[in-house]
Amino acid sequence: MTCFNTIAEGVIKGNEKLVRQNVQELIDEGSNPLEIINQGLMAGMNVVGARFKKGDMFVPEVMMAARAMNSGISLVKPLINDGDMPSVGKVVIGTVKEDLHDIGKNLVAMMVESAGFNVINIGIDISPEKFAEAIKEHKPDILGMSAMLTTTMMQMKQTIEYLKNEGLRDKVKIIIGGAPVTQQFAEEIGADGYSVDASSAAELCKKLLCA
Ligand code: B1M
Repeated sequence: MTCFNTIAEGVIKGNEKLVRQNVQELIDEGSNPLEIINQGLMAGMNVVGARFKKGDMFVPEVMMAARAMNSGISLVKPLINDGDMPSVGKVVIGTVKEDLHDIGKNLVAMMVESAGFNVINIGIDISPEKFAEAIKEHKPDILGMSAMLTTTMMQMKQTIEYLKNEGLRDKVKIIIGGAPVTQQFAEEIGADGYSVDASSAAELCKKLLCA
């Protein structure tokens, strides 16, 4: 008999096969899809987030866990009406113009998604104009920008300036992150928040929407 804990354990271990098998069994037994997400998949990812933050889990393990979780979600998603899908808000995320690094940004996207947000990952090398288009198209609650180079972090400032000129700045909360980025820099350029890693980015998103 499959139980939610087995699924949570599968996520924590990054065991995609185990997760898929057990999610499918619960679906076949008639379990509620939202309970599979909340009590199985998300419960596992919450543990992963906490361990990653403490330094007890590392990037490759977190990515495997996120992949296992997403794989489980893909089985359950067709059974849920869009309106029922637990989403605490919408986040658009991208790496800034002239920056091709995406591993950290993807990890942030996965962790934020695992925290219950609807995440639209618009990729790398995203110009201020493209960020603006994405805001108009997707109407997110939060815009996330990632930069890994000291030369590209200034693109964050330019994007915020561009959004101000386009009248879009106040339509979203803006969070930033990436290796050269700091809390002080976030304050200087007028971002709403900074986080050092993927699990604190998920916490920051929740905090900003509750504020
Ligand atoms: Co590049 N690279 N790279 N690189 N690269 C760095 C960043 C560098 C520090 C290496 C070094 O010299 N020691 C250096 C930057 C120096 C600087 O500016 N201070 C550097 C350089 C110089 C370059 C090139 C210029 C090299 C060259 O061509 N001469 C070039 C630039 C290309 C470009 O972008 N235009 C380049 C290219 C590349 C590759 C393409 C080869 C590859 C990227 C592959 C990819 O991403 N698909 C690459 C890689 C892999 C790295 C290193 C080795 C690893 C980055 C990484 O993925 N880390 C990196 C050195 C390093 O960091 N040790 C380096 C793992 C990842 C999980 O962590 O990205 O920090 P991280 O993300 C974290 C946090 O930062 C935070 O959460 C994440 C998860 O916890 N975070 C956010 C990130 N985004 C966030 C957004 C948020 C919140 C938190 O809110 C929205």
